[in-house]
Amino acid sequence: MKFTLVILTLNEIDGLKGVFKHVPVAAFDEVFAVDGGSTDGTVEFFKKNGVKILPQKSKGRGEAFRIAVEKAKGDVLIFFSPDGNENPADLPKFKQFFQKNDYDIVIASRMMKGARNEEDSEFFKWRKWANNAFNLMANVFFRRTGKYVTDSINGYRGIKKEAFKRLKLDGEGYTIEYQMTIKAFKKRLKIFEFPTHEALRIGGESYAKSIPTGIKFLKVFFKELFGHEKK
Ligand SMILES: Nc1nc2c(ncn2[C@@H]2O[C@H](COP(=O)(O)OP(=O)(O)O)[C@@H](O)[C@H]2O)c(=O)[nH]1
Ligand SMILES: [Mg+2]
Repeated sequence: MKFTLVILTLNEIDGLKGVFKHVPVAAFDEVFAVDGGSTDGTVEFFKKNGVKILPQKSKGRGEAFRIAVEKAKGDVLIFFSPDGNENPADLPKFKQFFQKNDYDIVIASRMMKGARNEEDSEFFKWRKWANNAFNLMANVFFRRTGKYVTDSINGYRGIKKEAFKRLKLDGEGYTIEYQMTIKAFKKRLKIFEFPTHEALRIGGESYAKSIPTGIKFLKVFFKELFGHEKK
């Protein structure tokens, strides 16, 4: 089984500088970045470090996921965002879980027992609560088999290339992971989660604005609930 590591960036130079040195690049059969049009030195950083860059034709993480799957040579893609949230020490774990078991998707969960969420030190955990609500909806309405999935939204995940193609994901931007999990529920794919410790973002602020992103999540949810399935 061959593994492709996909690094996702949009103006993420501060995070990259802090995190990239901890990424076990040599452990992967292929490593490339999909970049959404950075102008802050991110592209130059990748070039200096010998990481191939795939540019995007249109914006958003959804498009980035699709480009990665189109170009990847590996059987499994692991998606990594170097903004400081995701712990690079988890990267080898993804490989081990796929190698030892017949999983289609492996998710690093910020919500399960033993995990930590970025907001856990705060009193009002708005994003965490909203994520948990969307997550509950996905489980209740779409999961037909397998264990309760605790973090259907997190981008820190791996998926078999063949499984991704079967799901025919058209989700835009930050909805791509939520749609992936919902469609995987529908198709009864095997999903596995392990606990991760989410750290704080290193540079700048998240691009995912809470209210507009939440509305997009709702749209995806209802589309999956009432829409027609592409064959
Ligand atoms: N390739 C690509 N990466 C993106 C895009 N938008 C955001 N990212 C990256 O996706 C990761 C997560 O983004 P972030 O704004 O932190 O979202 P959050 O972690 O959900 O709050 C970061 O590494 C961003 O640089 C995009 O349009 N294309
Ligand atoms: Mg982030």
